[in-house]
Amino acid sequence: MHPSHPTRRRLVMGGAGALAASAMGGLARAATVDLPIVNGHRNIAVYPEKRPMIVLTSRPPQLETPWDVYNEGIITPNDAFFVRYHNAGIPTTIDGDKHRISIGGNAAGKSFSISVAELRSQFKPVELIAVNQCSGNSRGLFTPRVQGGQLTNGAMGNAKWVGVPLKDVLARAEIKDSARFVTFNGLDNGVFGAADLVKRLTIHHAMDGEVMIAYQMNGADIPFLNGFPVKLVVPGYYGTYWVKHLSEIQVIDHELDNFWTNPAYRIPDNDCACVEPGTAPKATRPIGRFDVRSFITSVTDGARLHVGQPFKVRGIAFDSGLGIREVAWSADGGQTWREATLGQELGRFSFREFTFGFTPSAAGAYDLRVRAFNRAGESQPMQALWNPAGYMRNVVESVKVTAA
Ligand SMILES: Nc1nc2c(c(=O)[nH]1)N[C@H]1C(S)=C(S)[C@@H](COP(=O)(O)O)O[C@H]1N2
Ligand SMILES: [Mo]
Repeated sequence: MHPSHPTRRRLVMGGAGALAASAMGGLARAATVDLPIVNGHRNIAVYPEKRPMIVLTSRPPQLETPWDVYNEGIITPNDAFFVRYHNAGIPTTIDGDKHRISIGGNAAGKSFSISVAELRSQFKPVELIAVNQCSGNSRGLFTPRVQGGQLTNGAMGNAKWVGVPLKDVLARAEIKDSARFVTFNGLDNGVFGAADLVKRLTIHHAMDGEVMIAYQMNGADIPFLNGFPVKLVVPGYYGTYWVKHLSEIQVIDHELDNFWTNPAYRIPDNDCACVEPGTAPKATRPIGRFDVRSFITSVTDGARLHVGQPFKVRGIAFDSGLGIREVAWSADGGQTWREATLGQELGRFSFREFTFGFTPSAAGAYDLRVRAFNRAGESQPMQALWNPAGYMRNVVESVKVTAA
């Protein structure tokens, strides 16, 4: 069953470098939004296949998901899923039927290429619900400030991916014993000398059966800006590895040495992946799996509640795939904790819903906090840890409300 087929997709670059849609009515600036914590305001704009999104940069497009989307449901809709590119040389036309992925490298016994149609017809599809989150999600909330895109919490999303296990495709490459890494490249390119984004996984990781070449997202073709027609899905790992418009895979016998693996996307090489604020790490390692996060989604800072009236609070939690075991909540800034009710588990890589009922007993301020624990007992710190690149932020989030 192939419910959808790739088609020719085109993005048209408008004047002044703005990205406009040919078929979708063009770039529409809907409004602006104030994000005071992260320095000023952001434009809200409509891009191809997207509803109004928060614009971090327009070329290349970097779009944040508006916060209220996370309260719509556990799955992030395709038209609201965040977008992140590094280089301005993004593809503008892709023929989904003709697109091919080439596979080779000095540790592959065989070189070949495969079309999306062949991926669909020659392999057994797998399906997985998994969160994609940018390493720099929430970067704009660090103190002291760090350089890089000043994101709030909207660079994450949860989708149902359909594709084929990478391992099944690599099985045709007759991998040699010398293989150590597998590299992934997409159709976008650096301009003015900027390095092409190529990422790598260890051969062990690439062959784990979980890493997937996806051709479908939430029951539809992957939106152009999210990697049409095929993207790598690396469950539990930061978005940097989820290469979009995947076009080239190389099995190699040595570590990849490029800007996007070193110095970019590295974290302090210690247990907390953190350093004293303002200092540089002594040693670094490539970023890897998600840490634990949880967010209240149904209420935001400044909300007014009624004394004595029960109030239902809802949110989402996730980790790198061990799965969420418990979410605790507090209404007094973390002095006392109670257990929230977990929603249905849609898979260990998925957002997990939690809910709890809260009745303010007296007028005044309440500091609602949520803290998730995964099946290894890992959780968030009360105070955010710091690293110079602003990666992997996780903290016991706080929402300040008043009851009257
Ligand atoms: N081809 C390509 N793939 C890419 C990137 C990119 O710049 N080019 N950025 C990566 C990063 S850092 C992130 S966070 C995710 C974002 O995926 P999305 O745009 O589908 O949300 O794409 C990854 N894959
Ligand atoms: Mo990212």
